[in-house]
Amino acid sequence: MRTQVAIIGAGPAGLTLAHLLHRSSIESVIVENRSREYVIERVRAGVLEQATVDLMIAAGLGDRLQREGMRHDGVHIAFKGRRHRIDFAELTGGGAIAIYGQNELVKDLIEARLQTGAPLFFESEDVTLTNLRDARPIVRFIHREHEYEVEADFVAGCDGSHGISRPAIPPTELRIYERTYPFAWLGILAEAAPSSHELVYCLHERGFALFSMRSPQLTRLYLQCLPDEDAQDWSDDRIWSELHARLRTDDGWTPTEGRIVQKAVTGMRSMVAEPMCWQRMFLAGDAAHIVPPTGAKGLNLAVADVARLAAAIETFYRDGSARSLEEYSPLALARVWRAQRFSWWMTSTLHRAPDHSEFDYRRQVADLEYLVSSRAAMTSFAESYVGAPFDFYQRDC
Ligand code: RFL
Ligand code: PHB
Repeated sequence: MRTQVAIIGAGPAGLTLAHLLHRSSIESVIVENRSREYVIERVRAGVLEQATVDLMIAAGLGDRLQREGMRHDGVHIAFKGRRHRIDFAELTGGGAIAIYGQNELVKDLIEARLQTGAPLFFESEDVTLTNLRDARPIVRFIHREHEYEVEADFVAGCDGSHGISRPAIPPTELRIYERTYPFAWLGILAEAAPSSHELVYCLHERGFALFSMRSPQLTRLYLQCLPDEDAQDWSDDRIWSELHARLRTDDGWTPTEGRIVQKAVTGMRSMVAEPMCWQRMFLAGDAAHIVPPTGAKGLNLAVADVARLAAAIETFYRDGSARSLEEYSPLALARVWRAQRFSWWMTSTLHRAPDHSEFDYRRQVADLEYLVSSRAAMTSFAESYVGAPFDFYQRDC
């Protein structure tokens, strides 16, 4: 098989890239090692930046997102028994975020891909990359007992943090920057109407807690826990009592309880691989960088990467110029490091670390008191949370 771009991974990065390339009449083949059901059912992100929403609408994928996505003009920061609202719309001149499950977005992207009839191989086994140094890199895999060989002009490594693309780059050509946090999140999905219209991020002496949602019937909640904890050790009663202990505010607000339909523990780390390309392969999304979920940036960075990459590949085929491909890594990394800074700040300000003393807690509270009392600090927070526009992707895609 011959194609222009071989895409490894059908997560948000790979599927969005394929869609944008298709709209520019550039062929691609997507190779995914999991099943369609697994990819769709994985409960992960929920917050889309304004630029992500705008891109999806411009790319013709906005129908259900605009109908079912929940626009939020602000967010609450809670500490010492009080909730403080940060008004994105007012502080950033109309900026907002949307709550739309990553699995819903992935569902829309898969539908769009299938409608084009272009190749998307789920449940591919033994995926390997060769000839990355040559003008014609090759992807081999087995699908339904048939061996496939895809020869491409470029490979897009969109296969997440445990994929094969990043390790295919010689270690001498790559620098990895990493930080692991000494805590994790226990995430749950509950069949309960959200008791707040907007998200609540909470610093408590017992640890971090986050109130979020997926729909008018589904509440999404997170609790800071230890990295090696088993979600099954948390009974439903224990989860609700810990959520109320951390989230309940002096005015009586607390999450509404409901049947817990999903529970999982997620570790927290930061990672950046530099550069985000090697020879004819480009890395995008979690394959190139991981952020702790506190800033809600992972999915948005994945979409920002592939929007830039799609534009660079299109320029290459249109003008024959490799310049925008050369600029992909440095320009994408500039956004990545800004998101890393914000995610690290959110994480370290809102979580209690095992080596934290009373001094650290007082310092965290002072940081948050400054945030919610200074218009300058709130504006900076709002700008980072809502995210910068994808200014490089201006053409009507
Ligand atoms: P993905 O989604 O991991 O997709 C990679 C795909 O590649 C496949 N794959 C392979 N395919 C072929 N061959 C191989 N050898 C392969 N190895 C792997 C995988 O099966 C998979 O389908 O990466 P992508 O596309 O870069 O997308 C990144 C996002 O998924 C991730 O950053 C976000 O989920 C992070 N995240 C959040 N991001 C946000 O922007 N806002 C949020 O509110 C938010 N909340 C979260 C999150 C992540 C969380 N967890 C579980 C880590 C909340 C949580 C709890
Ligand atoms: C979510 O709704 O899953 C969510 C929201 C905000 C975050 C992380 C996850 O920072």
